[in-house]
Amino acid sequence: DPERDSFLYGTFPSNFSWGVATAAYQIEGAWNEDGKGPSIWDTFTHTPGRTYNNQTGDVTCDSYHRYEDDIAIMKEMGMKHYRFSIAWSRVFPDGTRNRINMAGVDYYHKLIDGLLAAGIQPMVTLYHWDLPQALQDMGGWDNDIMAVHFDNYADFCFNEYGSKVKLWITFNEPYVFTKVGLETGVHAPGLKHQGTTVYRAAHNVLKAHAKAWHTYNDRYRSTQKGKCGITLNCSWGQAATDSEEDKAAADRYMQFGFGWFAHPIFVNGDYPEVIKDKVMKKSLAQGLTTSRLPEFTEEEKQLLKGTSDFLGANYYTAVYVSAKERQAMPPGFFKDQDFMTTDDENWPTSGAGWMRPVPWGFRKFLNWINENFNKPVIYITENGVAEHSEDEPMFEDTWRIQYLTSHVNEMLKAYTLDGIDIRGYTYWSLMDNLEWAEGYASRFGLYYVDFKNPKRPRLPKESASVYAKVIRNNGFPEPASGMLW
Ligand code: PNW
Repeated sequence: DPERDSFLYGTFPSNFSWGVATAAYQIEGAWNEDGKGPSIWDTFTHTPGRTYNNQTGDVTCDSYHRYEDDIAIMKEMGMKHYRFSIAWSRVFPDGTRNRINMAGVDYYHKLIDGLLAAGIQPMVTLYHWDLPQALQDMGGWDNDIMAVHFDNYADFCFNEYGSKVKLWITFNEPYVFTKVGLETGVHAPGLKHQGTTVYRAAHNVLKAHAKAWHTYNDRYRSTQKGKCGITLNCSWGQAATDSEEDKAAADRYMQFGFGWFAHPIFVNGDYPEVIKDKVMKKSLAQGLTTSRLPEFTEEEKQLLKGTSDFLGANYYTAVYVSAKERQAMPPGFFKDQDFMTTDDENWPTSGAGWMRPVPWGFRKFLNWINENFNKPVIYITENGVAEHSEDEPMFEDTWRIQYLTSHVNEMLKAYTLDGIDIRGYTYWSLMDNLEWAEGYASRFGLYYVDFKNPKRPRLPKESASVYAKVIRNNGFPEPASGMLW
């Protein structure tokens, strides 16, 4: 497929937004300072055996004290937006609006004000996986009262910061935090309730999202004039062969990964038919009398439909998918889906074991989203690659330069040749940080962070100046000299 490897010259429109992303637990540190309450990630990392070398986010990049350094390096690269998250338990220590921690509230004001002064637009994620522990103690996302607590928290943030923040993201990757937190148990809160809690939690997350979007829409939109969306992710699932079975399996892979959340929000207020069908059949085969997948009432469907002003999409990698019938017992989220995934030995590896760079998958992923969810406005809210290194800096990160430029180029094709409405691109991540259970050796940063140095210096890798050049050029203008870009 020659289209796959060809390079397209061209630029994005002048208002295209270039950014970088981080998340509170991964960069802030100060886990118990100034009145912050504990989150499920504090509990999880403080439990021996849960993370690589028992590493925690207690200090990490120390951005709670060093956010000015973060702003300075973004300004240096010419960044247009910064996607960061608010730590719910820094604002509401026990997760509820009963008690507000003003020091935490002020921290985000200082960060936002600093960004605006540097000409960088804040893009704020309300939930990037760090549920207040006090709410987990009530059952966490399995308890439907979470939608009310989340809405109160979102309402507070809109009211507090909304005159300055114009891009809101309710949730980051509900597919990952429900699956990995509640099904495989590799992330906080570390539960392995197979094939059950994952669906109920996702159901409550969708209701929480819808409630918060309506709060924004009804109470803040007319005065604040911002946008509120959600960030979803999936690897691109490429059918392993041209057989009808494998093509259906690949679509199922995408529906279970992405459509699970995108279909209710962007299509009709309800889950994709294939999910309802598969989970019902497996549930009955297991001897249950109802599906393990919860149902929305008609009223809930109406409340869910259309609740996103844009779609935040995260893309990292691709897999091959083939059909494979799974036995019913014991139940499991993956077994409901009846497929298997493989990767291609010819794809390069990366410093993160779960991903190989597959740039052409990015364009296919964007086209699949465009076709399935009514051509939404899209922001790429994450895309990136890691090296694996304990402490040793690897400044000559040619693999990241290759990853970044090839993925931005596929995005340019999606924009220019396929007509997809992409408004911005966000590299993950500004700097090396705590890669969740994988710890500090999995380094996604454009900037290297020395975690042994108490000052946590941020030092640019070569990719930082390449990204700065892409931003300056607003893409890849035709080279005047005929030299390769
Ligand atoms: C994202 N996948 O997680 C998260 O939003 C970030 O916090 C994280 O640091 C980053 O990606 C790098 O891992 C993902 O399996 C986890 O496709 C898994 C997948 C994608 C994203």
